[in-house]
Amino acid sequence: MVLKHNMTQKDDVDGWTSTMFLYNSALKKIKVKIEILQEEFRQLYSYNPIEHVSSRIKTPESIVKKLHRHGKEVSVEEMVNSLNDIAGIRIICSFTPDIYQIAEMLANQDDITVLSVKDYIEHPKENGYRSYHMIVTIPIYVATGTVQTKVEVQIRTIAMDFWASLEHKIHYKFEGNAPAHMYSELKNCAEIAAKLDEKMLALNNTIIEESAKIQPSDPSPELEQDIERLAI
Ligand code: 0O2
Repeated sequence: MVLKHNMTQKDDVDGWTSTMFLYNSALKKIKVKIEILQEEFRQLYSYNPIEHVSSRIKTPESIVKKLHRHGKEVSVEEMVNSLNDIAGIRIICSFTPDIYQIAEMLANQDDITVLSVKDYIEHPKENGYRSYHMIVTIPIYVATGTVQTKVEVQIRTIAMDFWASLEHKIHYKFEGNAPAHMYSELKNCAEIAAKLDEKMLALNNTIIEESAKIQPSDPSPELEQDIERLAI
C-alpha cells in the first residue's frame, strides 16, 4: 500500500483487520469497474470480451508461505510492503487481443495507477505459464485519509486459465516435486493451448468478416405472427 495524506506507516499497518478491510475494499472497487466495462461492451458493441471474473484474498497460510519463500519476516508491515498479490482479481477473456484491450481500459482509468506489468503471454514462463499480470493501486477513502491499495490483476484466456489451474493443482499436490514427465507433458499442453487460442481467434475473425457480408433477412410473416402470438 502506498500512503497518502495524513497516514503514517504505523497507522497503515497497525492491524491485520484494518489491512484486510482495505484489500477487500480495493477488490470491490475493481470489480465494479470491470462490471461497468462489461455492461458498456454489451450495450454499445453487442460484444462481451470477458467470459468471467473471479477474485480472492490470499489466505493467511499462503501469505506466510510466500513470506518464508522470499526470506521475509512474518509481519503485517512486511506483508504489505513485499507482497503484491494479497488482493487478486482474475479476468478470463475470450481471445488474446481482448486481454490487452481490457488491460488498457483499466490502466487508462484516472484513479488506477499501474505499478508494474508482467506479460507472460509475450514472454511465457519456462514451464509454459501464460497470463498478463498488472499490479495496480486504487485509492480507498477511509476516515483517516486515502490509502492507495495494491491489487494484482491477472488477465488470461480460457485456455490459459485451464492450463494454469491444472499446473497449480499438480504443483501443490506434489509440493513442487512432480515427476519430470509431468512437467514436460504440461509444457506440451501449454503449447497446444496457445495454438488453440490462435486458431479460435482466426476462426472468430473469419466469422466476423463473413457475417459482415451477409444482409440480415427479415423474419417471414409466419414467424412474425408466431412471435406476436407468443408475446401476447
Ligand atoms: P497463488 O497460490 O496462486 O497465490 P514477485 O515477487 O511479485 O515478482 P510473484 O508474486 O511470484 O513474484 O509474481 P508473479 O510471477 O506475477 O506471480 C504471481 C501469481 O501469478 C502467483 O501467485 C500465481 O497465482 C500466478 N502464477 C505465476 N506463475 C505461475 C505458474 O507458473 N503457474 C501458475 N499456475 N500460476 C502462476 P502465487 O502466490 O505464486 O500463488
